[in-house]
Amino acid sequence: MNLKRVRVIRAAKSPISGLVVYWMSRDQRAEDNWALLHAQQQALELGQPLLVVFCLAPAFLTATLRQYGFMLRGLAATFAELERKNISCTLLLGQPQEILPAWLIQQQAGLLVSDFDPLKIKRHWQAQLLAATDIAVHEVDAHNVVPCWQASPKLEFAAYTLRPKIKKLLPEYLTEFPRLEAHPFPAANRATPFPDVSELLEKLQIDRKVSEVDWLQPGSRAAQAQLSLFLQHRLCHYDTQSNDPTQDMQSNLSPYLHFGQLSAQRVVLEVLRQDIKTPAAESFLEELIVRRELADNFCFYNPQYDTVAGFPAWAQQTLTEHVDDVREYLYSWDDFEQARTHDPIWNAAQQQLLITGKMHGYMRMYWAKKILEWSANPRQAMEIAIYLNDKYELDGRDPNGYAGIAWSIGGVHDRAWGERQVFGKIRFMNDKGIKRKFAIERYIEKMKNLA
Ligand code: FAD
Ligand code: FO1
Repeated sequence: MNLKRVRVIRAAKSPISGLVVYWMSRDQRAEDNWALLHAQQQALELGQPLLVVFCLAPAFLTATLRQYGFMLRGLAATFAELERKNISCTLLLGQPQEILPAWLIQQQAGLLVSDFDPLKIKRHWQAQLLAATDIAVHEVDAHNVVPCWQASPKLEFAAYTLRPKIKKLLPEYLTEFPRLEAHPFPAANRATPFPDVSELLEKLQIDRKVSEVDWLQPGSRAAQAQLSLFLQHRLCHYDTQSNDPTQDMQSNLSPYLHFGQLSAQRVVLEVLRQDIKTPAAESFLEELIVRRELADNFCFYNPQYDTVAGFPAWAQQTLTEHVDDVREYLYSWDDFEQARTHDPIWNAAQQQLLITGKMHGYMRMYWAKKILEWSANPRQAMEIAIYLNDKYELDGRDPNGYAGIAWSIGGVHDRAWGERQVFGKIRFMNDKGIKRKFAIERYIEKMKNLA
């Protein structure tokens, strides 16, 4: 595999002796996983067993029963797939920095491979692990087609500045994946079987009132099925209908991509195999490659990705100039959370979020922009939007979300528009625009029936 996907975070002081561990976190799949493939490559060269470990944090940002259920049911299937390949898997319950160092020492691990994640919480986990051990550590970007640090060494201004850099590197990185081979060196002690998911969920400190969803099955196998459905029936309409909330023409892949149960690179390869260069495929790949990798670039190079301080200077300035504008409507957290505003379109979008755990992509822009318009100030708007997004979205707690919310409220990756009340020069959206574009009454009706 292309070793430019690997960053040596800490080199080995002496020749590595001891087994190789892949600390699985962002990319929770057996196939099409560059971090796992690199770990296996190293273990084969060293003639060592290969272990996979997942640290189950009792709480993770504002994740609830909904997201932990989806994640753990998918992870159970991934563990079973790996065990069948003689790769021993262990699930540790607790904060990684507290439980992982001792476990690595007990296993006499010689090399730790981790998957790349730009979120602050993950960089904090990695820093703490480095401080508590002296093991060699390699980090692999298994999430992006073009590794984040290879695509660009700096914070990109917008999609148009990152796009050419990615396009140039795609031929080098958009390759097929080798199949995961059975590992020839078995681990000494066979790992314990994956614990019962319901019992595991009982041990977490999470909000259980946000129920799991049943319209989307978790796991890599279900992800592949969803991808096939999309390729057969929806991809061809993507450029003309995916923005229409009354249609169901998005891929529905984001929960699988977020938990790494499906590789974005696999999706790209399947799209290109089936549908070369139609406008529909082009517009889908623009979102899947450029927009998604732009979000990782934003979170990796801008640690303030979840606050007003992370907005571009022009946006901070214009929002400050309008912070005292009279708000025609002002809603509390609870009004927003319970979908109790004057606007039936916004309420329908919030209903979709509460009930299905996946708001339509177009509505997310409108939804976040109205939170800016109906909150006391941009700081509160960011807090409310992130809180609701990360509590209810299956695909929440993701760089795409922080970038999407910062785009909507703070003009990140966007330009200045005509100045107006409250928004200043931040791009404006209103119900008149939506009513002109879509038969939005149908969307409202659909969400009422959901409830
Ligand atoms: P499709 O339209 O089928 O797109 C396929 C894939 O392309 C997506 O899964 C995603 O990986 C990528 N993609 C599509 N649109 C975007 C985008 N605007 N930015 C980055 N990547 C994109 N996405 C999340 O994954 N998690 C979130 O929490 C999230 N919150 C958002 C909040 C706001 C306010 C906004 C404006 C956007 C947010 N997005 C988020 C981006 C986008 O709305 C979702 O990725 C998309 O709706 C997911 O559904 P899908 O996979 O069916 O999308
Ligand atoms: N990653 C982990 O390594 N351990 C966890 O317990 C964990 C919980 C979790 C819950 C919800 C969620 O959306 C993500 C979660 N993640 C966890 C991280 C996830 O794997 C992704 O790495 C990031 O959320 C996306 O960058």
